[in-house]
Amino acid sequence: MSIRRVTEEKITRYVVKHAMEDWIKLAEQDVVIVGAGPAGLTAARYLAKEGLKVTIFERRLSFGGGIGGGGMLFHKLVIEEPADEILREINVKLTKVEDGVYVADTSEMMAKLAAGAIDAGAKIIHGVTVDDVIYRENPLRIEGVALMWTATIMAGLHVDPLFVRSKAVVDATGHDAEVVAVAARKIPEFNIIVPGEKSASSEISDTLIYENTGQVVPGLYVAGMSVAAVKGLPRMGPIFGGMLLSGRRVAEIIVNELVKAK
Ligand code: 48F
Repeated sequence: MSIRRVTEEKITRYVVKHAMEDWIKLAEQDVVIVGAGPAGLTAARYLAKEGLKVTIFERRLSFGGGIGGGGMLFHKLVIEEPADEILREINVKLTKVEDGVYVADTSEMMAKLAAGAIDAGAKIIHGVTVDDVIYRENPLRIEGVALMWTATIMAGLHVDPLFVRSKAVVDATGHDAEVVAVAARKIPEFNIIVPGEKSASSEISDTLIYENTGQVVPGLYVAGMSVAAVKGLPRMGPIFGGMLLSGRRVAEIIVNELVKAK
């Protein structure tokens, strides 16, 4: 077998040209999701299925956020009804451990949530950190994000960001609610307070996170553990029903808002 030859200068041209073509389109989105954890990936799949232009920006070079670490690095997670239906749609194998409670493999869940989002039409861009938001006054609202290469931040280089405008921004950054926190700090007119999450209370926390998922201020939404940080709700450990249902819920809320705005 002979593998077709490609010369080095062409490799460079192909990569740069196609990346730039994507970035020119990325500059304006219907929805920007920050974080490719379970909540962000789930939200992306449902938003993209509705035909919206959706991009996830993820700081790391991987998918899944806290999924990969399972429970204390053991490769299993717990999923509660009715979140199992979200995983059944993407063919994640579930082992029943009690009525309405299942266990899944971390690697399978990460891979299939990511593939599900991408196959539905969402873009996922790795190695990019969202470190600020775009806002407008009269009316006061969030209208996008500021981006920087994670490697640039790690190197401590002083580099100005680039921006992506969007109709909605979803903070799916997990335990620190980084996007809401930056809006709270830099746009005091919003009067946002981020109290941070409480200690574990696993039986109630997933339902509370689902119920509190939604808009924080116009244009800015929270899903997943960011909800706990913004609303002062308890954490829950490696049990993921609330993350998946929160991702689906934020997608439903944004679809309704964007359709209403048309
Ligand atoms: O932390 P993460 O998995 O958030 P989640 O979707 O799920 C939480 C669970 O994993 C678990 C739990 C529930 O059982 O307690 O912790 O709410 O995923 C968040 C993703 O966002 C990325 C981060 O690398 C991770 O992959 N991220 C965080 N901040 C930024 C970011 C940022 N400023 N810019 C880009 N990506």
